[in-house]
Amino acid sequence: MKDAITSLIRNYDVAGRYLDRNAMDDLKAYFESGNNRVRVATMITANAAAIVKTAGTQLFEDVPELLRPGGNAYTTRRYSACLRDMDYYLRYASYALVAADNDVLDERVLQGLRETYNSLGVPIAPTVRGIQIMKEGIKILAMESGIEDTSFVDGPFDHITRELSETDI
Ligand SMILES: CCC1=C(C)/C(=C/C2=NC(=C\c3[nH]c(/C=C4\NC(=O)[C@H](C)[C@H]4CC)c(C)c3CCC(=O)O)/C(CCC(=O)O)=C2C)NC1=O
Repeated sequence: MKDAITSLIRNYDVAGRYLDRNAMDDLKAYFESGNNRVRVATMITANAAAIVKTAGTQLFEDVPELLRPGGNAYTTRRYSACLRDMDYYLRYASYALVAADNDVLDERVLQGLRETYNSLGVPIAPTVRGIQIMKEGIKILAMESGIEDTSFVDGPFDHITRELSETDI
């Protein structure tokens, strides 16, 4: 599992090079955004249950067929599995936000996931929609707490979206 710093050091070590201007700029950007990354992760931790619940409600309002007979989230077992998946995405996204690196998502969440989803008939498009709804909710919380540039929040959520859908968003 990597974070922004170990990734950077690994790249320079492989090339046998001292950290140069570009490396210093990357490090500076990492440390400058670090405080806000921790603030957002703290917000996610404190509001995780509510974020998942609200995003789930929104998703099922947008795509009501999911909950109807024949829908993939029909029956309480599958409904719970769906919300549990959203909770996984949120928790791992909070790790990736702090690490400023998506490696933890590749390693712990995304490996084999598309195949699992395909074999169980879990539809990707609404899953991605649920992930994006959570992202937008967190960005609003971040803005309300005074963080002006919330673009760093996009990274992990868009990474999961891209990897799951394997299409550009
Ligand atoms: C930590 C990494 C990790 C992830 C990501 C993960 C996902 C994951 N989601 C699953 C199922 C599932 N996932 C969903 C999700 C949904 N259905 C919908 O209609 C919605 C669009 C969506 C919610 C947004 C559902 C309903 C199932 C159960 C499908 C079934 O058993 O028929 C399964 C199959 C095994 C199981 O049911 O537990 C896995 C492995 N497991 C993991 O360990």
